[in-house]
Amino acid sequence: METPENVTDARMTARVSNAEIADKFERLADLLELQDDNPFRVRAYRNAARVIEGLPRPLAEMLAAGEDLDELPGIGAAIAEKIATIVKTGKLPALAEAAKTTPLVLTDLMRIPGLGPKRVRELYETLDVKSAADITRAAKSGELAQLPGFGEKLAGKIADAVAHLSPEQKRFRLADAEKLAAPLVEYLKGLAGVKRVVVAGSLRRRRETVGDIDILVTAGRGAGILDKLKRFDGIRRVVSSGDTRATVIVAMNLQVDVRVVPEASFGAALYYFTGSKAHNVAVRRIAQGKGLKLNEYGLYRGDTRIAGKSEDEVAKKLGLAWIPPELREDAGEIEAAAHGRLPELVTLEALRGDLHSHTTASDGHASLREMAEAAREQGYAYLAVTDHTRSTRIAHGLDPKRLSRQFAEIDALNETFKGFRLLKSAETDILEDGSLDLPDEVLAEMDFVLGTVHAHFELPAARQTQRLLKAFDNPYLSGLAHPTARQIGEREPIRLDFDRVCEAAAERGIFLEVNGQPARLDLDASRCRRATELGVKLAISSDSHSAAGLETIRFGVDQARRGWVGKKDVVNTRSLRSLRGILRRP
Ligand code: DGT
Ligand code: CA
Ligand code: CA
Repeated sequence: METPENVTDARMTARVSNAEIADKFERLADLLELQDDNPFRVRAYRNAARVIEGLPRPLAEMLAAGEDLDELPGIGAAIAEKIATIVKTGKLPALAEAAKTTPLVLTDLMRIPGLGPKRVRELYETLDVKSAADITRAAKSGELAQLPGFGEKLAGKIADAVAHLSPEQKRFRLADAEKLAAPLVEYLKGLAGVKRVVVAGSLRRRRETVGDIDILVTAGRGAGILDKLKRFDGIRRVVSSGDTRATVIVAMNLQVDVRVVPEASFGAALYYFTGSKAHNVAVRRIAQGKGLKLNEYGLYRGDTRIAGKSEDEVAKKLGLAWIPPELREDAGEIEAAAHGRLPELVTLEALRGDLHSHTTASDGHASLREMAEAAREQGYAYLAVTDHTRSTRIAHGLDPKRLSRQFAEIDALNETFKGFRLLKSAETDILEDGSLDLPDEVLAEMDFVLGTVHAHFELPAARQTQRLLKAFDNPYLSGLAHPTARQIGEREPIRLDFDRVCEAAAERGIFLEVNGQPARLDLDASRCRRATELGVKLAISSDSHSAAGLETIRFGVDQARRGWVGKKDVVNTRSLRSLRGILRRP
């Protein structure tokens, strides 16, 4: 029988995200590998996780449409069945089983970069290491380095990671937080009596990492939202729950604060809970200066509420223009809003193309043609194909011969397009001495050359800076991809005299990239701001490895906006013609 109750159930479970499913398989693979299980099985789960992550559509939706999952590459009947179970129940029994027989500390250790299941097992079995503190000790005593296959360098890296990882490790990458919050937001939106569901906090400000999720809800009287919230099956634990607010834990241990606010206070509440705290404090001071009081319920003169319905209303009454959430960090935005000098920030819609993407020729998952089709669907006028070059062997980097074959293919494909162009390029390794990985005559065949650092991350600042400046001296180099090479939570930015690099880039008309890969976001927001202050042009790119991956460009837009970047600062807001005019060529 279909009661309203089980209709809701169906809807709730239909919303297990692909990220969550992939995570379960990944963790299962880790645990099995830790237990020295059959390597084929381990690899199968890992493969499945990767395939699932790259899928353009939710598996739940595909199942609901009756599609056969075992037709997907890497997904056999057994795994398809497990996916169906996850979608139905939110659980993977094999994972719970494997977790039962693994000491918890070991799963934590596996989250340290450089420490996969194999090495954790080694640590556990030979050094009896059970915690992060044990690792620090083993590193200090030299035992860590002496383990077979470890060595000084890896031991140092691990100790380093343990030391500076702990505070940041509890934060989630923006893209992960967004995916994890989405099912709950959708569930809330579907509840009877709900009017608005809006995300606030650092997620709304699009900070590169998010500590917890803040959600505001407005609803009709007696809608009992928080009681219904507790019934959502994506919730692992209820931490607290009152009349107007609840704190719950969802997948991957992410905390979500939900607040129910009256419609009349919605704007003030949204303003307050969007933060940042520093921004709020500064705005409250402005209110005080005008003899007003600002809190999450509204803006008050004495006991009378004079604004609160919308953020705009609150801002106006304070003599401020509405400030985009990405700027609310008390970094000059309030001043600017008071004087009508807020920047016109770049938007996703303003982008006309993408200058960084990969195909199956190197480590991408889609063909040239598939990437081109996806880019056209996105409404782009151009897409640069920037496969890796030969030095990046793990990504099957291309040598001159394979590159020239690719260029011929691009030429042929371009013949078939109208109003769209694939651009010939390559993500060209900048070698340790600053020379490029390809001879000039090959670079000369490209529409533009994208340079990048893929190795020798540890050079001291002076040498690293020299290396880049030397690369800039190559007249073919026109852009620098993920300029600091950092990976959030995993690899620190390379050490650089950043201003020096920016000045050189500005002088030579070399653009710096804002890479939208969720783990990279490189340049970060503050470097975006500094670079544009120094006159550097930026390119916002997806660095996509699949057709669906083109959409990650929006995370680059977020960080550029946080860095006060305007449309005019971004080269790929230009038409192809105008872009060609400014891309550096000898
Ligand atoms: P997070 O969660 O660490 O990534 O960062 P936020 O900014 O989301 O911080 P959170 O979740 O602690 O609080 C959400 C917003 O609520 C915050 O941005 C500003 C506001 N807020 C929280 N506590 C305070 C406070 O003590 N004073 C003021 N003025 N605002 C606060
Ligand atoms: Ca938060
Ligand atoms: Ca919070």
